[in-house]
Amino acid sequence: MIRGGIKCAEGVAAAPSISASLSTTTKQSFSSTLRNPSLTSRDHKVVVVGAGSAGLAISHQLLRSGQFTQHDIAVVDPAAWHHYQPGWTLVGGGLRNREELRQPLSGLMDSKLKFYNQGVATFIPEENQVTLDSGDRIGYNQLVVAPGIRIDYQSIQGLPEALADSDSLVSSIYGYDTCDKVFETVRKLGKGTACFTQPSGVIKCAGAPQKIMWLASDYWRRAGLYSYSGDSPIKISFATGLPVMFGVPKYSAKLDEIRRERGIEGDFQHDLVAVNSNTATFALPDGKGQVSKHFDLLHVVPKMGPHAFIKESSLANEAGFVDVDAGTTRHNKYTNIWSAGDASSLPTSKTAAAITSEAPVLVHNLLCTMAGRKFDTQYDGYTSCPLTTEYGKVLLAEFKYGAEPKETFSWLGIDQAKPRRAFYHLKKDFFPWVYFKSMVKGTWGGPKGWLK
Ligand code: UQ1
Repeated sequence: MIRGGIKCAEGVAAAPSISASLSTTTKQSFSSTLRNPSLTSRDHKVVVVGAGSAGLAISHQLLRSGQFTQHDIAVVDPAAWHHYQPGWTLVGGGLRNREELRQPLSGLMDSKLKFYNQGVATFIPEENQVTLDSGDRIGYNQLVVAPGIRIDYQSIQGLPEALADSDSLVSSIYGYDTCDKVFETVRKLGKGTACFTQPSGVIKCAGAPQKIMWLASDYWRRAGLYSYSGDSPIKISFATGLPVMFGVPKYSAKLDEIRRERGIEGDFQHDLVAVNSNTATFALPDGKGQVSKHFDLLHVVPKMGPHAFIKESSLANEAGFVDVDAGTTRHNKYTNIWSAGDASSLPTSKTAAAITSEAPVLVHNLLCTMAGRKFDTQYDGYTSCPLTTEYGKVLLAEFKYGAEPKETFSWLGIDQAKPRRAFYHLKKDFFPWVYFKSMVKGTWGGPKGWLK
């Protein structure tokens, strides 16, 4: 359990004190309102950009500290719905309905939070302000930036058209609109080649591209359409832009062993660039050109990257992510700006599990900063990937910075690289439940259990 309340080391904070900073903000907002009277300007102690897993967990953890009153904290997000995205793999495997994995965003928000249901246009960190899509400006003392990343469907030529075509067997678990097409395509395929892709570059949940492959292959095996000997109507290939099955050697070795046992072809360093009818074209590394392959079913994972309003702001690092310290989650240049989740530069695998560990660190350090005290809490890079390796079994990869395993159940003498039924129930039943019941409300600390 994580202890409640905040305890900060005594000392002088690097960030400006609340009163000093707020009065500056107020003066600046007032003068900008005078310059342009159509602008409404409001100030908040904390503005949280994004109401996804990170934004909601952080906003509610801040609120639960007891240090904020009505509308001290504002949350900015243009979305109407909040999705439990880790569940989309289950939808692709026919285990869940996509409708039960989403809730109206406004209903998930505590009434003490001020909700701006719109996007952010620009950041003005020098003035402690954010411009909204409406043109309004809001001021902050502390800013949390957690809008996630965008899926770039255009990154693969022909993909948007192929996904939209209901007759094509091309789909993706990475979007609400396409995740239930995945199971339809799996059911429709009676024979031929099924290809599952993973791009090079940063994506969310780096294990998901193969999770859906393991489920589909198990579906076909049970239907008598696929056998591990390779002598069956369906053949399967995993075409990944990466040189290995997974970024952590311990789990990568196990997953490659499973791949070989199951007769799945591994096309490593194959980065999908185009889809044209039943042909997929891949870029090869080191100027080796391109290769085209025939497929009958294609599961695609598009490239992903930062939103333009982050990438083009002074908050971003060269890669376009919010440039924060890997331990403290605080911005490397602006001492009252913080980031967690997919939009952040935190050099770990982008998952909801990672947010269970990032959020308490960010919240603790932010509250200490507001109180004018030093902080000492560091995020260790914890992240997790519960990998469905078949119906009924999950390999629970958990690791931290340095691709080093950090397994929650090691004290039971369990090796989590071995797929298990208990982990399957964590993934399929417990995590979706605890997510909406506790995580978005700020009371779930992941491997540490419920937060006080
Ligand atoms: C977790 O807390 C969580 O959040 C609900 C997940 O959902 C996406 C996870 O996948 C994982 C692994 C955790 C970590 C928690 C435990 C108990 C291992």
